Amino acid sequence: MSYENAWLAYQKKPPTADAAYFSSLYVEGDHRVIATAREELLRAAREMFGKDMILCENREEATISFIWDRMAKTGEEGYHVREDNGKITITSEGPKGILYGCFACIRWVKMEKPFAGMDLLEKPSNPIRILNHWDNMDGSIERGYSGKSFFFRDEKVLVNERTRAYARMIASVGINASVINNVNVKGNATRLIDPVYQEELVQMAEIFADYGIRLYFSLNFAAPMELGGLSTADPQDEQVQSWWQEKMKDVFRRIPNLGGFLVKADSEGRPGPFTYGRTHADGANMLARAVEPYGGIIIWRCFVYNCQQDWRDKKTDRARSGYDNFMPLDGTFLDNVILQIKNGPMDFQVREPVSPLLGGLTKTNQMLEVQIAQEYTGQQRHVCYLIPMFREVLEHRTYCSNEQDTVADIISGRTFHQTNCGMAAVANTGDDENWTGHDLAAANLYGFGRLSFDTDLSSEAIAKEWIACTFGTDPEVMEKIEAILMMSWPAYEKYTSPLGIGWMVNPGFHYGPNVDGYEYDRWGTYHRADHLGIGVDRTSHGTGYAQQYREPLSSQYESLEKCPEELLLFFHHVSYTYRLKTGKTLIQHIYDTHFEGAEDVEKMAELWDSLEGKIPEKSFERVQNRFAHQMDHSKEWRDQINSYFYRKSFLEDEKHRTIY
Ligand code: GCV
Repeated sequence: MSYENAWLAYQKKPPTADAAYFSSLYVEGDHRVIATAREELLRAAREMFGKDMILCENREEATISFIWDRMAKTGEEGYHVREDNGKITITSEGPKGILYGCFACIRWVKMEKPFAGMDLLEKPSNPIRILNHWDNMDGSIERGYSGKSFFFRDEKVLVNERTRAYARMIASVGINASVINNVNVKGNATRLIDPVYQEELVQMAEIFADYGIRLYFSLNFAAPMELGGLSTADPQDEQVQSWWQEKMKDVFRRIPNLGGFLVKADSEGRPGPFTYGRTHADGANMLARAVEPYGGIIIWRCFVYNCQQDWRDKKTDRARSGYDNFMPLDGTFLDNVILQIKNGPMDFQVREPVSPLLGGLTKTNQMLEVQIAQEYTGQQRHVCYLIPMFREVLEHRTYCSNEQDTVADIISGRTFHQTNCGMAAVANTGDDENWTGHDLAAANLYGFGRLSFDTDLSSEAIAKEWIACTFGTDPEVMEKIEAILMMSWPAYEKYTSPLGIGWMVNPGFHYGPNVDGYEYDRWGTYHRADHLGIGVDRTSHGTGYAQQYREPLSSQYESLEKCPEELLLFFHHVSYTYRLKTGKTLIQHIYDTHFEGAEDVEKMAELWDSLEGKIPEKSFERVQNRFAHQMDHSKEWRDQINSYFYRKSFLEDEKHRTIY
């Protein structure tokens, strides 16, 4: 299927003074990634300015120079771009820094920023900036909303032009690693570490390497049994250990650009060390030892919980499970193990508290996992710009130290002086022409890359960059799309589940309202609404989850009055007549926000409509169609939620609007 170039589509620019910079290029340093940077710059000059840049032998003659200087003090992936006297120099300690500096210049052109006097020194906040694709070998994508996989089809590995287009797209925003297969590793996906797919995987790894991207696979913990014919996958078993050692020796020899592996173990039916009475540290360390000789990393997910719960059991709390399982193991993981922790304790809901494991752990490498695949946030049929949510998570103070204690500090390695850490996102891509289904969802892919590279960037700044690079710099276009993006997450939150309670979706596919959809199910995701009130008591009188936080957070969450209101129902069971800080009752708040949220969608759709003629037609229509659906669907959400709570509580809406 054909594809567009998203934010890397270059339109011909009218002749400006800046075009003169794109006349000639001098390259100092021989490396495949620098060669990629050179090709990218030449391409941009050709497509934007209609110019063929001359390659110069000496620096003095060139208008742009790439200087790979090991003394540059930028770090391997940082860069320094300077304009001086009509010339631009991109300097870095490493080839990747040159590539990122080159894309920064292209961005500069697209944003129409003047080069004169430019002096930009950037160093990535996070060492690892990784995408997790949940792509299956048959071509389907778990929680994929943008078509089929472009990595796999019919049990085969795909490598084609799109592979390169993907690599350049993600490298352009600073992503340096990618896990290409689903964490639920089944069937042929287990064989990705076998020679059978070697040819295609090496080709893919080579393309990735050109763009400074390390290839990762998700691993099946039971592979020694499924592939090796052993009777056990017990991490303490010597045969199992040597099976993994041999396997890793082989796979790292065959695929040189391999970064390591992602593992989902003992979670939602996946095999893991618990089967053998072993801990997650036993499991992760066994694999870490096997990949260590090759510089490999094991990224071990903390999404471990009991998914066979009974709704009557009010003590078992899914929110507690990550902390309960992993805190006792703090300090026991090897240095090439990273624990990957979802941003919240449940599962990527529109609002959750930050996981207490982040900052709970102090002696273990940590990676933050967010989800840009909009599983619970509108499945890329609703617009939902998630960067503001991720910013809140990054800014969250954990109190794990006197200073530098935010999530951003921890995952960057600043707090605990770690180098194996960073930020991961469950990817939102597929083989749709526009990559992300909803054209505006590309802002989340772009935004994840930019934010993980620079956690100080604001959501607005990222939105502006993405809009300018995608749709151009017309002020009306910039302003209106930014307004849409910035309204979108709050709007989604308003018309779906209230005040941090989450869920209320149709089971299985997780789309559309169904208040009791999961209420009596085994997944541990309850809202506990009755005729008097709603919410889960997670204080010390309830499940005790609030106590997993450090002070002052635990006291704050424990207290009904001090608990941040947006999380009220996550931590407390509250009566419908409880008065919020606005003076409104809880029930009135539910009614009001649901009406408001649906109205916000109409406003966003109107803003989009008013851009007709200013946005490429195809894109304009695609988004317009999605807004038509979002308007209907947000009303369905509004009515289902409002009617449910009206019928439960018998309390009238003060404003007497239609509630069924
Ligand atoms: C890949 C949720 C999703 C699953 C996903 C799982 C995970 O439960 O619904 O599809 O599995 O999270 O993160 O492993």
